[in-house]
Amino acid sequence: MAASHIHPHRELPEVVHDCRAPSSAARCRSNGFQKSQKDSGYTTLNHTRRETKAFLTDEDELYQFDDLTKVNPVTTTTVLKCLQARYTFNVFYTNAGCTLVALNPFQPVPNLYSHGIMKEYHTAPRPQELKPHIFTVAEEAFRNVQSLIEPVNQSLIVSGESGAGKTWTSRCLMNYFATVAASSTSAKCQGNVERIEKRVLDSNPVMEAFGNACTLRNHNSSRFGKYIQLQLNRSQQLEGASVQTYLLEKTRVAYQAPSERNFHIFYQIMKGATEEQRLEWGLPEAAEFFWLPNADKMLEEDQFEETKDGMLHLGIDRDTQEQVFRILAGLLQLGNVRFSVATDESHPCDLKEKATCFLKRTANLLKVSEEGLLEQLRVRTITAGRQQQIFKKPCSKRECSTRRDCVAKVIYAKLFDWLVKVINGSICSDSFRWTNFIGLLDVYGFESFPQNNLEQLCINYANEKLQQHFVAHYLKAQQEEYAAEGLESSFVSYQDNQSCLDLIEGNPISIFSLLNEESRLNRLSDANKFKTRLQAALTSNHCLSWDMFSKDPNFTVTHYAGKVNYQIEGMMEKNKDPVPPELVQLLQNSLDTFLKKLFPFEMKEQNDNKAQHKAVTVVSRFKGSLERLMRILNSTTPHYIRCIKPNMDCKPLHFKSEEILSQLEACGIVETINISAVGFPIRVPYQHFLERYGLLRTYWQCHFKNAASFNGCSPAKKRKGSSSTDGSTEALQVTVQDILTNVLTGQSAISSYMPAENRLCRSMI
Ligand code: AOV
Ligand code: MG
Repeated sequence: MAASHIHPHRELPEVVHDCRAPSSAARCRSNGFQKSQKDSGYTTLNHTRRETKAFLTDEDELYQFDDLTKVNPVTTTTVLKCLQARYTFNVFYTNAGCTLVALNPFQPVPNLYSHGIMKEYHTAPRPQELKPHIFTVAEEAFRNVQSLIEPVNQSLIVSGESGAGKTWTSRCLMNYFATVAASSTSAKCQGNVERIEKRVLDSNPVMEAFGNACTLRNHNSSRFGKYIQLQLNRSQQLEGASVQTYLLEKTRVAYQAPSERNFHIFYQIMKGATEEQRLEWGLPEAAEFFWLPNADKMLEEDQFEETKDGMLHLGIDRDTQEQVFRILAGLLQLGNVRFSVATDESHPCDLKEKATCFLKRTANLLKVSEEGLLEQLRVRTITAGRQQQIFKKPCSKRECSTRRDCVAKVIYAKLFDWLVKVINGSICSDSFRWTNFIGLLDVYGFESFPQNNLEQLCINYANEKLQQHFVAHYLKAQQEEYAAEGLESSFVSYQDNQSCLDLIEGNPISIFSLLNEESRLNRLSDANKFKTRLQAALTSNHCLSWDMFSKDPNFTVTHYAGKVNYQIEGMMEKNKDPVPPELVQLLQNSLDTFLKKLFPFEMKEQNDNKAQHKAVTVVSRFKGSLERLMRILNSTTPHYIRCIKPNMDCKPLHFKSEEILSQLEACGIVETINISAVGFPIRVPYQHFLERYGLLRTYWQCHFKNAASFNGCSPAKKRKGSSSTDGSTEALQVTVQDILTNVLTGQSAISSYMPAENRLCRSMI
């Protein structure tokens, strides 16, 4: 294995992305198609392996390889060398068969995402021949929406570990779609469409302000998952969008790991509030809040004005914004409410010195009674017995803190839900106005911290699901299809992550099922007992192991992207996520109209035993939402973008071989390249092909009177099993296939058969 190697970055002139300059690989690729016809229901064009070898010692040559399927031999070492050569030349995108590999430059690259570049990709007759780019993938999806590729709805799945560049990429993709969908808009409705585009784009900074935070891995880490569907009408104009979010890491409001930060919005308020607001919200500049650690870090995300403008464009007026920020300021005050140990168990805990002032400010900002708040934080209400008698019990110091954190978490989570609802209300179009969608998936990337708990287990589980989707959709399905059609492609072995998923979510016994069982038993959670149960029930699964040297109860899961050690302590409590009803009642009785709205009276109470028994746990809810997501993804044509983090320190243009290698291995890049290289890039059901491209024959006849002049193709044999016995249809099949082959092998341009503006030719390429 190559030793960790920092490549000396060359002094290069400022890179201006020239998407047109075709590389040798791109040129070779156009000759890499050869005609093939098999006894299947599909018209296939074989994308054969190019014989040209990459000269691994010549970096200049390697840099030219736009598609890793052209590197010979395909090994992790050659792939790595090729990527390194390209990175050194500031080339960040490389095709890897069906996926696009995106290396994070960790610094803005001039002109890489400009409108000019967007236009080049959008108007190119064959964007695949331009340099690899996320816009090639975007344009393919955009064209597919109206082509004969099925299913017509598209999904762009952006994956990679934390800090690899998923959110950045998704933002650029959204920009692209907003631009190209507008460019096809007629002048008459331009105004309206621009408004919707702006709102769709404005949802990004707003959601990132409330849902992103600085972590050890990424200074702008997404702490929620997001699937945004861009809704297009028949003319491929953007009609609107809808956002689905997944499991916000709400614990961050009340707990930030060392060197990490709370959600950006808190820092934005702290830095951006006016003098008047500071006074009203009790935020003097020198104020120190427990829940606002590392406030001295200057981050680009501290952009209060942008967030406020975005909120305004989304329909959240300045008054409502004030209400939102006041509540958030209230949460910061709440974090400073600290308790000391009670002198006597029968007495409630006292407040620590200075905490009284913070309690008062919290109560003022949340508009709840100060005594009521103190009482609910320090005293538990227990309902028991047949008569549902009510008992009051003073809480321990720890319980008081838990209840305080619970108030903050439940308010923040409700606020985030409200925000997503408002965003959807603002950007979602009526269903009759749009016909298809392009979905963009940007979830939190795989992560492993010094300490990992339920949040990381859920995040890494989501990444396992996406990896499985890729394996099932591409690697497995492709090979099974070739086998079923009798194609002589050698089988490429690949890594399946099913056993890891069985371990986490499988039936009847898995980590999730055991967690749920513990959560429903309504007894005090015991981490050591849980560990024993895991050991007894799941030890046969090779993805589960134990850290022998640790005294703490923990377990290790071998994920596709690496091993992660999880703490059990606190996991069951987090899974239950109980919200005492008396705390909800307190907020329901707030005099703040906005806060009241977040807690409608019909909110279910989950304190009594029965309700707790039935309560849906965090992992069950998350599993359900991911299953729904997978169903949506399965109903679309997927496009994969693999973001790679070149170094763990987020340093600009630093290529660390070992770290990249492990990411390439984890996502099975070599297998993907190998399967893509022996595969068929275009697969269209025969009947559809005839229906759609039968037209070509007419054009062809007009342009070429003499069929014999159409050389370079031998007539295809009649397909066995073809339902057509009609001779003319057979002739049509031959003609259409020949035209398509000639076009794809670069022997003739499609424009020589059809008028350039014709939609068919665009969707065909
Ligand atoms: P992530 O979404 O994959 O992590 P981001 O998209 O937030 O990662 O990227 C991390 C940082 O890398 C960004 O804030 C940028 O500074 C930089 N970056 C990423 N892509 C580019 C690019 N194409 N050009 C320039 N800089 C870039 V996480 O959300 O943590 O899984 O949960
Ligand atoms: Mg992100």
